[in-house]
Amino acid sequence: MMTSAEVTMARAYLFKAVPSLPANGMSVIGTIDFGLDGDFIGINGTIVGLTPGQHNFHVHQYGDMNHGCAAEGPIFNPTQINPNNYMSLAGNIGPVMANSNGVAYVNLQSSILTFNGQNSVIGRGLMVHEIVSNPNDFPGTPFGCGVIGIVNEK
Ligand SMILES: [Cu+2]
Repeated sequence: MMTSAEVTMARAYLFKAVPSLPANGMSVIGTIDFGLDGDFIGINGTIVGLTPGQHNFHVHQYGDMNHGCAAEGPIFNPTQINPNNYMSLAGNIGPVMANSNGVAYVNLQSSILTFNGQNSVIGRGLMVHEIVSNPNDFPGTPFGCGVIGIVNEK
């Protein structure tokens, strides 16, 4: 029989997108923590090496970082409600803003994403995109990605 523990924190290390895996010398460009924050999931961390400006930032459907992060598939949209309404997708948690040094301090919340059930982020992909001129536009080329994993439970 399986017992289910309650996840209290998850984390994704973001790596710069590479054409194919395995790859030597992958560089970590960020660490993002997902934690319980009242009725929300808090999303906090830092991403470096970005072009200054606004970058789309998403939870993606799959935790597969291959093929320049494209294997992570579409933006996570567990309810499949309004699949063409980019702004309404559960996985659309950004954008994030990189300062003049290319550093983005991430401090976001989601009322939709969870650690359990249909909307759980565990095992999903996390992706930051190349700079976007208009965050309502197509998400853009992946800059880096990671996989969201459990780091604490009770
Ligand atoms: Cu994305």
